[in-house]
Amino acid sequence: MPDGDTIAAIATPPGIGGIGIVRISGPQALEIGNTLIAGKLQKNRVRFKKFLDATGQALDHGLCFYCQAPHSFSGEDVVEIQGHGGPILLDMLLERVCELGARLARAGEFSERAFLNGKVDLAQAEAIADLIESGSRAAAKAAMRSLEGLFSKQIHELVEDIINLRAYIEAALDFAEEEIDFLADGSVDDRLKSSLDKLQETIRQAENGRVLNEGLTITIAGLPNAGKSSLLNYLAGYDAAIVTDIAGTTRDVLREHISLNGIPLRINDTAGLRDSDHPIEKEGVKRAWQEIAAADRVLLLVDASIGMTEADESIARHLESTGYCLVYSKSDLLDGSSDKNADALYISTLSGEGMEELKQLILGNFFDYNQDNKTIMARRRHVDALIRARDSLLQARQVFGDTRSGELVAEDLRMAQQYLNEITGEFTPDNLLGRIFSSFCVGK
Ligand SMILES: Nc1nc2c(ncn2[C@@H]2O[C@H](COP(=O)(O)OP(=O)(O)O)[C@@H](O)[C@H]2O)c(=O)[nH]1
Ligand SMILES: [Mg+2]
Repeated sequence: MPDGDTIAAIATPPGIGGIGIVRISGPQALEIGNTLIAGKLQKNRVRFKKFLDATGQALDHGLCFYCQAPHSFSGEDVVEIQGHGGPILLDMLLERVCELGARLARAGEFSERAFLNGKVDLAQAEAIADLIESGSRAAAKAAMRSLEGLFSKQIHELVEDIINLRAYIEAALDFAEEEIDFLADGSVDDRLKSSLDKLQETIRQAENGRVLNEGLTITIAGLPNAGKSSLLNYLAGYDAAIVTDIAGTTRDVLREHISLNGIPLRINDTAGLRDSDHPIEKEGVKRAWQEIAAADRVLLLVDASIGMTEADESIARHLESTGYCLVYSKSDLLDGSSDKNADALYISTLSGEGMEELKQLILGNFFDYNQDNKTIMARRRHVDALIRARDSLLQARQVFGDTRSGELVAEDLRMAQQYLNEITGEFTPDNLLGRIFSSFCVGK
């Protein structure tokens, strides 16, 4: 048990509603509940009761129930009080509960206790938050898959394979003196390859989940007057940005949130990339480069009526390391005889040409994944850990191929195992736990 104290919070969202719930968790929960109703709660039984203040007057009435440890969400004794859903009323109830010995819960503290008491692992606890906050049906379904333990199961299977392989290698090392070279057959490499394949598939599913969860960040970049702000407005469906034929109109980064095929997109419109002596435009260009560096996808817009200029080429060279999609704008200004770049996409915000293809380009592999019933809800920290684990396995394979050294491979395998365990929380530093749970809302 974390601190042994009893916590309480309003578990329903702020505002007015038919019912509002105060949740109490900890060793004193039952006693507090009993005093509040001047009665005796029995486990797993719902009672209809008055909720009393210190003088015995009713604050409200409603349903009340008790779940006995460890058979509750948090794994502790839990009492839930369902009163009417008014913010003042619920504050009064919560105050009364605290008067009786509970303290206000921190954000995410119920889930944190559930994790510390082994009711859920870390990935599942995070899936609860993601399920509640999911912004689309696909996201909700993916979060539910993770909450049910699908993600954790895959991680456990991967860890299991790695542990078995480590055991095999350790055993082989023990026999080394007897000149039986267990490592000489192909089985170590086969097993590494099979783990890598599984891990790669998990990364794909988790990366889809991460995008469903956090959205894709798209930055529109290019020279002044390329049509960037017009494209933002077209995608947003309204005139978010000022559009003029004066170069250098946009200075601040403009951000719009839209949803494409159920996938949240954050689209950033930026200042045209050119050298400028004007301090405001200069700052705008600096910010544009920052957005480019942080984006999941960069659309480089080139005015088709002008074509690729030396200045566009120079931007493209700067974008080479981050990667970008080349898009020609204002295709309506081209006549049929114009030469087109066969590899690039042509769009027009006036005629709508190329817009469907642009959406496909933006979503890339993610385009179809509403139909993908394997997507698991994941966060950037999960994907990062999976990638580190993959790199360790790749390294293990490489080292084994080069040296046939069991010791070196064993060390890489140990690292891969540790990275995977970070996801489910088996090896997670306390400060990371604090950071994860504090992002949850109160009462969860
Ligand atoms: N014909 C045509 N003109 C466009 C198109 N998109 C933008 N423009 C014009 O190009 C000029 C610059 O557009 P704007 O969106 O402000 O470009 P930005 O500087 O890159 O943000 C404006 O006069 C727009 O009306 C398009 O698809 N077709
Ligand atoms: Mg603009």
